[in-house]
Amino acid sequence: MSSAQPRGPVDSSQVPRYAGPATFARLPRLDEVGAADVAVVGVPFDAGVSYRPGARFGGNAVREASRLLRPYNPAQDASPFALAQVADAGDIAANPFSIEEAVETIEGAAGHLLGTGARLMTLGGDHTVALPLLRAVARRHGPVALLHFDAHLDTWDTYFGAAYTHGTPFRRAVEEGILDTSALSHVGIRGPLYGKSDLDDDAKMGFGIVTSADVMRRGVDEVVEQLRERIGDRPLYVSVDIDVLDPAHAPGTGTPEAGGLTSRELLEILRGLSGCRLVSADVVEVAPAYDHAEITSVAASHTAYELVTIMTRQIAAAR
Ligand SMILES: [Mn+2]
Repeated sequence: MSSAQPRGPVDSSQVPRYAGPATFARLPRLDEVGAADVAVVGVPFDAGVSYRPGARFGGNAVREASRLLRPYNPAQDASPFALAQVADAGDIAANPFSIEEAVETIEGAAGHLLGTGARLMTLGGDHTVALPLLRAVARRHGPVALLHFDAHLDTWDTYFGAAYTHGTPFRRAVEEGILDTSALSHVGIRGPLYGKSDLDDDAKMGFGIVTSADVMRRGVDEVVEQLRERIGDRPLYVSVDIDVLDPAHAPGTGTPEAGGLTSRELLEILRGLSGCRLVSADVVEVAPAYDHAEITSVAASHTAYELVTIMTRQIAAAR
């Protein structure tokens, strides 16, 4: 982007927050500003889910809930929308009847946006979408460090013979060589597995695990320190499955598991990553039909806000 002043959100002293179309954080659309440093993009696709469907409506639910985000982020002492141009790039239209075709479409559209120089803040969609996003990111940056927040490993092999599902993106990504296997972490893992071999397979791929109970026992600061040590100065991709949160904090999701993180813990861990080389991120698996009072989509909107703040701080610091 040029040095022109970024165009920020609609002024809420002029137009009430609940009025007007719901772009993320009431930011301009990408076509209104021409180019963006950070593009918030929806991927309304949920044909890869194994249990409750509905994440195809997640992106727009997060946009609606993001109306209340304000321009200054005190936790990171930054005004993210003034530091760099952030814009809403709309949705990637993916085929709901062919997962293979959808994966190709998402990879192509993400590659196009990255090619303009933008970083992506993607709103899912189910977790299937992380694979094509990572492919596009790796083509630009090489293999990336991955920080994956989720109740589930998402490193399973296949479901009903299908290779591309919301439970398999990170196994595929490791097989394809698009992740830096010296810097892979899951955070928030919990709940029953198919067998102990799930964990053995996952460890062989290079993943380290911070369980949900680890976050509780060791605390946010120690966890952040360990994660940052593992990430170092590598290009980093953060993928947040909203089911990393306890169902009390995120009921609106497809495969809920008891005993998860609080939204406060998640946001604090993310804030602790400020300064990392965050090249793109996603927040996925918000299924609004199971939500109540926007609990889940509010949590997801704040999650995206912290991630966007990390990106814009870094963009501004590199100028
Ligand atoms: Mn997941």
